[in-house]
Amino acid sequence: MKKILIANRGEIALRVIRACKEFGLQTVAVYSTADTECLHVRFADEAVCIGGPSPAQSYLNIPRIISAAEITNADGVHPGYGFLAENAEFADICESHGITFIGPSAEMISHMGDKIYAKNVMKKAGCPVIPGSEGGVESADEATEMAKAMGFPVILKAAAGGGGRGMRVVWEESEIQKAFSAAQTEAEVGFGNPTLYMEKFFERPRHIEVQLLGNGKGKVIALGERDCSIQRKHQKLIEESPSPAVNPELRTKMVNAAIAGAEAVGYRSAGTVEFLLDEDGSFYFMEMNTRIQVEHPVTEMVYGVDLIKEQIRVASGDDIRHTHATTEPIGHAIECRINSEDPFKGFRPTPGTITSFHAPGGLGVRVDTHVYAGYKIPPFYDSLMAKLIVHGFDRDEALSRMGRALEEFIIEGVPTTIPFHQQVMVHPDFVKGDFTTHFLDDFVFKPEEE
Ligand code: MV4
Repeated sequence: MKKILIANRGEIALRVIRACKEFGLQTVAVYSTADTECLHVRFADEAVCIGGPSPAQSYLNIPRIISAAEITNADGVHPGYGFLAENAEFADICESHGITFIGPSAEMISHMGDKIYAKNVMKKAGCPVIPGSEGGVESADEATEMAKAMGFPVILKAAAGGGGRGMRVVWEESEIQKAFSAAQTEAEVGFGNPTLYMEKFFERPRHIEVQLLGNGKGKVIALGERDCSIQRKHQKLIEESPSPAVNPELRTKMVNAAIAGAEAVGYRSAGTVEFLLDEDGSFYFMEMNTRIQVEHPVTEMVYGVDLIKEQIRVASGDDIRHTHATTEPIGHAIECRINSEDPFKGFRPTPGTITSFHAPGGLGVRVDTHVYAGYKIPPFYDSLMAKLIVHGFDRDEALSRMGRALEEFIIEGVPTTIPFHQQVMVHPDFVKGDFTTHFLDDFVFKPEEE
């Protein structure tokens, strides 16, 4: 590959451009008419406007993106996360136009996009999976019988879903008919596939994910885990590596289970295996993500790996540079997502113009952002403005460093999630590492002092 088109925007587009530059690769940005002032447009070697502000007109517009690659002679496409990153058709169209899709094969994307298939292959490979239906659940009556056998509570999920949409928790038999039809409709409307499956519902789990890198020739390595339990309405807000709940013994077990599953399918590129970790230390496969994730930097910090560069290496047919990766992380890393949202008003999105901007710095501080003073945040995309990542000798140092960096961070003009993060960093349970996916349900958010 010589020239890579980045089919994305915002901080991840910039992140990919940086990796390309270090490899001496040419870069092509694509952008919507709402993104002319975005930094990814300025930092790429070339930029092509591909359409109007709505994602459907631009960042999801496959013909426009392929045309942009063809007129610029790009021979690779990096999809980032979101948009077309897990669109098998897009991966397939890139390949049939002689453009390398920097990610797994189209077939792998569509296989893992079927959550029932994914659970079955993982199980066959010896990885523990969340107990539940073998395949799909055909009717509300079948769901009722199954739930009674399994024991309540249960959760119904869309086979083509993921990330929290098309799910229904069912606490007792009387609710199941309604929950089934609601979930089925949501699955059909949201994903074009009404198939549902059932799982035992874990009430207070942790969300732990293992980072994988596969060379596509049968070798898969793992770069430990991330704890992504601190989320709100299925939007992660804080991630860290290693997880405070995972000791070296548990890490070895989780990593080996994830590798076994990914090696069984000959996985290529970066991927993530999501586990639920129960209070008793048992872990269960939930789903696999076939993309680079927002929170990948915390892994990069503790394993000393550039995951985007590794994706590019593997896509070029080279081997992973870190085949000798150790299972043990070095130090501790935490990421806070700085969103243009008002945490005092239910995290309402707050597009607008950033009037002043100063990013924190110093030892162990990394800021991945596409914004700057004078930048106008458009209302059409997600509200992620910046990722603040810190690395420390241990978790204590990472926490105090994050506190210090949040204090240094100046963003004026729009409300941000910075004050929220400042309160979490000193919350006694968070400091102890004692939290589950329900941490924010119980979190009492103090109004800011005038
Ligand atoms: C679960 C679960 C408990 N048990 N599955 C959330 C995101 C999506 N990837 C799957 N999710 C969950 N799956 C089983 N078997 C808990 C969650 C979950 C959740 C579910 C309902 C409401 C809020 C939630 C918050 C975090 C995780």
